[in-house]
Amino acid sequence: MATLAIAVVFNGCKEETTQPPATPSYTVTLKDGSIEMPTNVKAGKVIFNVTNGGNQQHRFEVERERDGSEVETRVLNPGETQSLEVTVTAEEYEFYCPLPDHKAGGEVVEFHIQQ
Ligand SMILES: [Cu+2]
Repeated sequence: MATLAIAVVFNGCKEETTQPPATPSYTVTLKDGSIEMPTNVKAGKVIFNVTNGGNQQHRFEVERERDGSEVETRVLNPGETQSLEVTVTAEEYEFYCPLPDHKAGGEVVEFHIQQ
């Protein structure tokens, strides 16, 4: 039903470009000792669909390196998923599991968000 409603709106105003693009989403898989995620993340509002694919509890934290501002999921049990909506800027970020010793054990990914 939602699809039908959107189609009607588009047909009624083809010249307008007010419809915002869908928020890009990225799949993140937390493992025991590593994090699997794409590194081609673009600046703006994004959604990280975070799944704990390990056998231990994990958590996913997005931290901007310049000022340490951060957003994180709750503690996820094995198999649990949480979607995290974050607005990121084009600069250095660190993505890691903040549970004790997990980051030191390899659960960290660092890269520069693309413009
Ligand atoms: Cu962890």
